[in-house]
Formats: sequence, structure tokens, C-alpha cells
Amino acid sequence: MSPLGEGVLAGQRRAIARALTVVDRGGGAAAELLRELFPHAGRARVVGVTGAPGVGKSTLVDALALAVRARGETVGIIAVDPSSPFSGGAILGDRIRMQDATMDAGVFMRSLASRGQTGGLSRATAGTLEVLDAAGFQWIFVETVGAGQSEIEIMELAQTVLVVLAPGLGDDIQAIKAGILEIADIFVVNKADREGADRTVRELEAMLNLVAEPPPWRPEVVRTVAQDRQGVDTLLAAIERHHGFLTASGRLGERRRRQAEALVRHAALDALDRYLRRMVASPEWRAQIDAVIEGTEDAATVARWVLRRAGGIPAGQFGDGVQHPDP
Ligand SMILES: Nc1nc2c(ncn2[C@@H]2O[C@H](COP(=O)(O)OP(=O)(O)O)[C@@H](O)[C@H]2O)c(=O)[nH]1
Ligand SMILES: [Mg+2]
Repeated sequence: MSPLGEGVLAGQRRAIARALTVVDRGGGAAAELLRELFPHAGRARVVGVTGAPGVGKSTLVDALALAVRARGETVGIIAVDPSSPFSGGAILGDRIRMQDATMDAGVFMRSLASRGQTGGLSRATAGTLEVLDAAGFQWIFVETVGAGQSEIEIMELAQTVLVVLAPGLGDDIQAIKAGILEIADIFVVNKADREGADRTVRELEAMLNLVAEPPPWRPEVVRTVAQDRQGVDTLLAAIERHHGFLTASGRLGERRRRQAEALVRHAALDALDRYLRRMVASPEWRAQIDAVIEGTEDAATVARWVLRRAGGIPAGQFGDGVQHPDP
């Protein structure tokens, strides 16, 4: 076990912060650290919080974090904001709003911006989750803007997924992406102080009643006014009920499997991505692309050639420190 890994397991904040930076960068050092930490992860209660921008996700996560802290439990928060890859403005806003919670040693918050590359975001998030889990945080809240495949992938890592809506934001039920609806374990109608909250709740209930065959878990609909911390205890009770359902039905183990699958998938994609980046600089690659342009080769055949070559990626590429020779 590396000193960094030991620091994380001991819950040292500086070690956790450094580990998150290592994981964020990806590559061999990240893979090595995640390998050390994986056996120690898997105990955290992971709650995904998704929904359109402005519905109050950050405010709600802050309120939830304070509520579980009040019970003496520790919280990690991961805020993903792909809408602000450069400016960091929204992230700063999140941080300021979450200041209440982050002043406290039992809370650790990390913001991740989009990598601007398919899967990059979820790769970083899966690793970040693992670090906070291994560090012993009892709860981890992951906030994402519910759009795109990588958000759905992130939500696969959560045990309980909250889909947050707010009345009058134009995001009525019809507008919600089907994929997002399917992953909801609990619907939160936030900004219940605003006009139209009743209608949103009614529409959600009507939609849930339409399901021909009742699922083993029927998503609950909870109203909150996150900004006044209203309804947060009711929401926590619903999260606990969902956890009880997962435990009783043996579904908790499935989540651990999904997490392992995600980590393997991300490690494989990361290694292939790095390999391809090096390969595009090689003369052989140039020749293959020329052949595609001339029509003597087709793209799929060249892709198969690439994968055959990549099949020889030595272990070093996955983090044992051995330098991989140029393709
Ligand atoms: N009226 C009202 N405003 C809220 C409530 N919760 C959050 N807000 C406000 O909605 C805005 C967006 O909140 P934020 O948490 O950043 O939303 P996010 O983009 O989903 O993370 C902020 O100005 C919040 O103060 C609520 O329950 N009622
Ligand atoms: Mg937010």
C-alpha cells in the first residue's frame, strides 16, 4: 500500500484531495491507486441527484448533507457540471452555496468539470466515488445535470437515484428524457413553494400509474423546498425506504457488480484511448489512413487492425509503471 493510499484509508483530508487529483488525471498512477483502494470501497451509501439546471439540485444536496451530518454521519459530495468546462463559474457558485456544509470536517466536496470527451467524465467520477468511499464517507451524493450518456452511466453507480424537478421551468413530464425517467427511484418536486408544484406532482403520479406492470419498486414522489430545508427529512426517509427495499430484495449486491463493471469498462477505454493517441503519431497509422482515403482499405478493417495491435497493450499501460513501447 502506497503512503497516499494509506492516507486516504486513514481519512486524511490532504491525502484525499491529492488522491482525487491523481484519479482525475487518469493513467497509470490513477489505476495503481484505484487498485489499492478498491477492496476498501463499497460501504458508502451513494445517492445520485440529477435533473435540469436550476431545479435546485445543489441546494438540495447541501440540505441533505446537513441533515445527515446532524445525525452524526459523514458525507462526500461530487458535483459534476459539464455545462461549464472552462469558466468554472457555475462550479464556484455551487461551492459558495455549499459553504455551510463544506466548513465541516465531516464533509468533503469535489467539483468535476467535463473532460469534453466521451466517457471522460464518467471515468473521473467513478474513480472519485471510489476514493471517497474508501476514505470512509458514509454518504456520497453525486450531483449531475441529467443529460447525456455519461450522466446515465454515473447514475448506474448510485444505489438510489433522485430525479429533481421544479414547477414552471418548462421541464414538465413530457420533456423529461425517457432514460432519466427509467433511472429514477425517487422523484423530488423541489421549489414546492412555487405555483404549479401540485400539478407537477399529479402529472408524475399519473405517469407512474400508467405503468402496465407494477415494478418491484414504485418510485416515490416527494416535495421539497430545498432553500428552506423543508421536506428534507421526508426525503431522507424515502431514501432509507428505498435502501431497505434494495437490501431486502438482494439488489444491493447488483450495484457492487455494476460498480466493478464500470471500473473495468473505464480502465479498458482509458487504456485504448491513450494507445490511440500515441498511435495517430506513427507512420504506420498514416499509411493505413492513406489506404482508407485511396479506397484500398475500409475503416472497419483498419479499426480491427488497431484493436489487434492494441490487444498487445502490456500491463504497464494499466498502471504497473512499465513504459509501453510506441505502437
Ligand atoms: N423558490 C425556491 N428556490 C429554490 C429552491 N431551491 C433552490 N432554489 C433556488 O434555485 C436556484 C438554483 O438552485 P441550484 O441549487 O443552483 O440548482 P441546480 O442548478 O439544480 O444545482 C438558486 O437560486 C436557489 O436558491 C426552492 O425550494 N424554492
Ligand atoms: Mg448545481
